[in-house]
Amino acid sequence: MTRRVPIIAVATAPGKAGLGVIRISGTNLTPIATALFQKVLKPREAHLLTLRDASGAAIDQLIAIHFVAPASFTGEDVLELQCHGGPQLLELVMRRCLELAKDDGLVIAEPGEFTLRAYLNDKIDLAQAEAIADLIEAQSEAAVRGAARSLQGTFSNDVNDLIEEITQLRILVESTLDFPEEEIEFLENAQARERLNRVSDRLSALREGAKQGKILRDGIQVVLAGAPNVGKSSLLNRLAGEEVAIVTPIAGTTRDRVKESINLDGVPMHVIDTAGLRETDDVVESKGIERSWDAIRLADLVIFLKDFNAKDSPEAATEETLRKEILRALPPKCEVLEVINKSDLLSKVDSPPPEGSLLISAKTGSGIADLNRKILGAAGWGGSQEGAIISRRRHLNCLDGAADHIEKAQKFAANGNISLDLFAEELRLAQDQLGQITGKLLPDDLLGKIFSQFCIGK
Ligand SMILES: Nc1nc2c(ncn2[C@@H]2O[C@H](COP(=O)(O)OP(=O)(O)OP(=O)(O)O)[C@@H](O)[C@H]2O)c(=O)[nH]1
Ligand SMILES: [Mg+2]
Repeated sequence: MTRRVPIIAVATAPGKAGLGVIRISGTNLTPIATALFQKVLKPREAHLLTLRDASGAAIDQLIAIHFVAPASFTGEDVLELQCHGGPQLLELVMRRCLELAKDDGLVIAEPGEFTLRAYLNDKIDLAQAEAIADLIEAQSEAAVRGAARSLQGTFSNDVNDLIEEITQLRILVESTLDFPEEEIEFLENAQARERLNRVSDRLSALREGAKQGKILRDGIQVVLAGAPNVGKSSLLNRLAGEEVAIVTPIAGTTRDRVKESINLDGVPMHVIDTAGLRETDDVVESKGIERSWDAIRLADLVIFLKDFNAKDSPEAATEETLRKEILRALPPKCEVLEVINKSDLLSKVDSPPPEGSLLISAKTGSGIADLNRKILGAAGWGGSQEGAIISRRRHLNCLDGAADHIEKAQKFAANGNISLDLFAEELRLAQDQLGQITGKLLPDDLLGKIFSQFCIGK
């Protein structure tokens, strides 16, 4: 993970474009710049140069900029080559650079290696490094803004402030540990409990923000489930705004999962239409139904769709059984929204649907705006993108872990149950968890795992 050889990679996306950027990073790139262009480049200035092949023929005319360490993205010397953006051309430029700088040890970069070097050289912390990947992958404007805020250090600063508060408290506690008889007095005088409660409140706020941030980054898996013919595929088409799934009056039309990603108020929704759930002897359909159950088991939110027509039919019993089965299959914390479809067929003579039920028509679009709001609410979206940051499951796990230890610390500081050394130990463990977010206290293998998920050139 920490090799020191100079590295090279194309930084821009594959494909044709006006420009294509190649980056080289290494401890001292003056010899490589000289090998490529036969001159020393004045730092941080744009130089219009020609790169030539072994026979002296021009490969490309390009702009080269030499950023001298530590004032660069990676904190090392960086040579940025702004070439013309043809895939074949960039390949040739790369090959020529590797050839000319062979004696300097130039090699192709590993995925994420530029960002890893920036992290190892303290240009950014781990949460900021992750924000770079998230910024590049962001699927909505809100996700871009959230990732940009994290990259600016908003999230890291909040985490660091919290670590600082815990550190102050630890210093106080640990200096008192040798005087057990003063434990109670210490807690009173230092207002330790009050300070701990403040830490706990700030941690809760941070967790809430991170939960929202994870929704912005990863989106929500919404599974449309229900009996055949209730209109699941019609609803998917309505939500997607196009005909992505086949709709027919024949029960058992959908055989396989159909997935469509849509954007609801800036939140990515991955909506999965499934095969209608019923007993069947049809081999293909029953395989499809197995897949429906698999989707339900992995959902963040299940929309249990019903046909209002069916409510008085003998099949209503099946609906109740189906509801129970769905509830049993759900992953923990997954919500179910029960929705009644085909409201356009509801006439005055029909008995009205139960109070508070969510009534829609996939055909006319009636009730869909309300459904969208309910989907966002049920999935835990707080509705505000103001000040949102982007975050990952890794961050949430660390925050949850820290919250656990703070809660235990509160117990050890409670009246009649005071144990300063256990209190101090829980503070230390909470601090460790928070430190993992910014990478201050991260096992090496985890670091490798995080950066290997980046693309080459990042
Ligand atoms: N009147 C009316 N008909 C609807 C509505 N939604 C769906 N339908 C009709 O109901 C029938 C079944 O719709 P689908 O969307 O294929 O139902 P499905 O739940 O996907 O069915 P399977 O794939 O078989 O499980 C079709 O004839 C649709 O046109 C609605 O809101 N109003
Ligand atoms: Mg269908």
